[in-house]
Amino acid sequence: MNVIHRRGWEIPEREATPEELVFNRRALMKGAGLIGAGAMLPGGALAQGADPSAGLYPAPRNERYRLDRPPHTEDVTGKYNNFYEFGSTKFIWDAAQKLQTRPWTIKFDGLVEKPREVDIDTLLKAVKLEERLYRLRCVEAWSMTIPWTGFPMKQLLDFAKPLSGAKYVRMETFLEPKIAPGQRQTWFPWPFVDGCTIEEAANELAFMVTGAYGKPLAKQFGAPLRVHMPWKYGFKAVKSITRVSFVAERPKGFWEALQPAEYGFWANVNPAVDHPRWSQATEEVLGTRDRIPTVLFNGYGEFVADLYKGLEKEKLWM
Ligand SMILES: Nc1nc2c(c(=O)[nH]1)N[C@H]1C(S)=C(S)[C@@H](COP(=O)(O)O)O[C@H]1N2
Ligand SMILES: [Mo]
Repeated sequence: MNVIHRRGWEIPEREATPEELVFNRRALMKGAGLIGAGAMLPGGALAQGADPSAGLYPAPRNERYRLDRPPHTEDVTGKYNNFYEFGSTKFIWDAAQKLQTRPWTIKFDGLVEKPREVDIDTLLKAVKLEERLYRLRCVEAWSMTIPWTGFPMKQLLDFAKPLSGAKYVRMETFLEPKIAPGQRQTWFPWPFVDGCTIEEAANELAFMVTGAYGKPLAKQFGAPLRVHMPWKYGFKAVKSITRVSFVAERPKGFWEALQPAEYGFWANVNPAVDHPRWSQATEEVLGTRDRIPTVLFNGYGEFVADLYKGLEKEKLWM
C-alpha cells in the first residue's frame, strides 16, 4: 500500500498561512508610503502611536535562518501571548497597550567596564537591525513562527563590554504595578527575570528583538526590547527589558523562583524530557489543530548543541 506520510512539521496547505500573505501586506504598506508612519498595521488595532524608531523598519531579512513552515500572521501571534504582568491568561494584548514604551532606558550594570543607562533609541542606533524567521516553542507545548526584527545578542555584549569575571547575563523586566495589574499579585516574584550564560548570549542565534512583522514590536510581544533564544522554551524570552546585568553567579529566573521542580536555568527544548505535569513530545501549532512532533533544541541543534558538551550533568532540559 502506498501511504503518504506527511513529515511532522509539514502543515497542510489549507491550514498554513502563506508567507506571501505576511510579506505582501508589508510590501503593500510600503508602496502606500505607510511604513514608518505606524498608522495602518496588519493584524488590526495594534497601533504603536508615534514610535520614533519606526523609520528603522522593515530591516533586511537574514536568509541564513530558515523556517520549516510558514510564519504565523500577527492577528494570530499578537492575540495569544504570555505576559503575566498583564494577566495570567493568553488574552492580554489589549491590557498590554497601557505599557509606556517611550521614554525607555536600559540599565547595564554588574561586571562591565562602565555601568551605564542607555535610551532605547540610542541603543537602536548603535546596532544593526535585521529580520529573522524564528520558531518559538512554549513550555506549555504550543508553538509559533514569527518574523522578528532585532540584532544579535553578541552586539549587545560588544555594546556593554562585560569584564572577564562575568559568566552570566541577567535580564530584568520593568516593575510598574500601577500599569501592570499582574504585578499587584504579590505571590509572584516580580520583576520578571531570566538569563543565560555569556557563551549562550554570544551564540549567533541569540537575538535581541525590537520589532516584528516589519515594524516596531507591538507591546504584547514585549516592546521595546525582548530577547529570543529559539532553542530554549519560550519562558526564557524576557520581555520589555529594562536592565541587563553581567554577573558571576547563575541568575534565578522568575519561573524557577516560583516552581523550581518544574522550571530551571537551561530550559533547552527536548521532546524526550517531559514536564512533570505533561508530555513535551509534541506541540500544537498555534492557530491550527495540528499537533506535530517537537524536535531536540527546537530544531536548532546544528547551531547550539556544542554549547552543552561537558555539561551533561546539568539539568539541561527543564
Ligand atoms: N516579562 C515577561 N516576559 C515573558 C513572559 C512573561 O510573562 N513576562 N512570558 C514568557 C513566555 S512563557 C513565553 S512563551 C513568551 C511568549 O512570547 P509571545 O507572547 O511574544 O509569544 O514570552 C516570555 N517572556
Ligand atoms: Mo511559555
